[in-house]
Amino acid sequence: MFDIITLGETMILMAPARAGLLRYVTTFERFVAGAESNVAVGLARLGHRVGWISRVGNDEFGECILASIRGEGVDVSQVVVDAQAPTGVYFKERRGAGVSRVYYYRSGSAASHLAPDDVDPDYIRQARYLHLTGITPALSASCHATVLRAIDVAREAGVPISFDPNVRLKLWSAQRAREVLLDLIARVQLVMASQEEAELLTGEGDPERAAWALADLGPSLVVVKLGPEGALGLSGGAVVRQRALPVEVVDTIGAGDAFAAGFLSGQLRGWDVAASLQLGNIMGALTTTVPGDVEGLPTWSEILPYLGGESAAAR
Ligand code: KDG
Repeated sequence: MFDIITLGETMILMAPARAGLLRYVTTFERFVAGAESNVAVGLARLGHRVGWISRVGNDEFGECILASIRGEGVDVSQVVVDAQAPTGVYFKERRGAGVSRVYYYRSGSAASHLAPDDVDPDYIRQARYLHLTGITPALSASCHATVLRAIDVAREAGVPISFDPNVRLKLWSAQRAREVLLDLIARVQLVMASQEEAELLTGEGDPERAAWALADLGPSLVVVKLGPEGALGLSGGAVVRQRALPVEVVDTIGAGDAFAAGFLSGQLRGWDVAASLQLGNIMGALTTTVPGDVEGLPTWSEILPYLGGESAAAR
């Protein structure tokens, strides 16, 4: 019934109207953002059937998130509205073209109380893929246990798991991140890491060597995202590279999620690694042209000309 089910925290994002230190910013634009729901929205926009498991607070921001993600066509029937804790919020600070910092106000949030019982095995069994990220286990012990529970359910049901390490060093130390993420990566079929994350996890600065090291842990398909250089994929002992789509970058946050949505869409369509990487690169690039995480995600009809090899400048 679902192509993909994903699980994780979504927050209200306050994006500054102008660049500079936040102490000087007086106007913000409100967005809805969260790594896993970004992937869900990206896939829904490409025509896939997607479900998202989470918790939001019983507050206006929780209502806003639910309305927004439901409105994108993502199933939110498994999202718990938690009256005991608020919806998380984060702020972006723009420090120059494409460079942003984030400030989280999410400690003790509703989603940080996600618990293994929030995972309904019958829901996950209906999916062709389960997509998880390394943000959720960093949020709390119960979130970590929830991720492990979702992995166990998916593995028992033969649902392949895709995983984006999404290392957030504001949430935990590099050492703890490495320990937990390597353990999770050993349990999944597909891992999509940035070059920086791949290096942090494997100690290998060379992306190809890092991909081999990640594959040695267990995943049958490894992707390393190379930013403006595109991405590489390692599967069945072969390495494939695809170039990025050149665009004018406003903000790179959310690009990894868009890439993941594109790559997964390719895999769901039965495409090979090279074609899936190309779709991931196009999705990632288009998302960097706007300040929010999902507003730049293209529809399927917008994607088609890019797949034909036209440049962004031609539109
Ligand atoms: O990938 C983009 C996410 O990092 C952003 O939306 C916020 O989910 C978020 C997080 O936890 O950092």
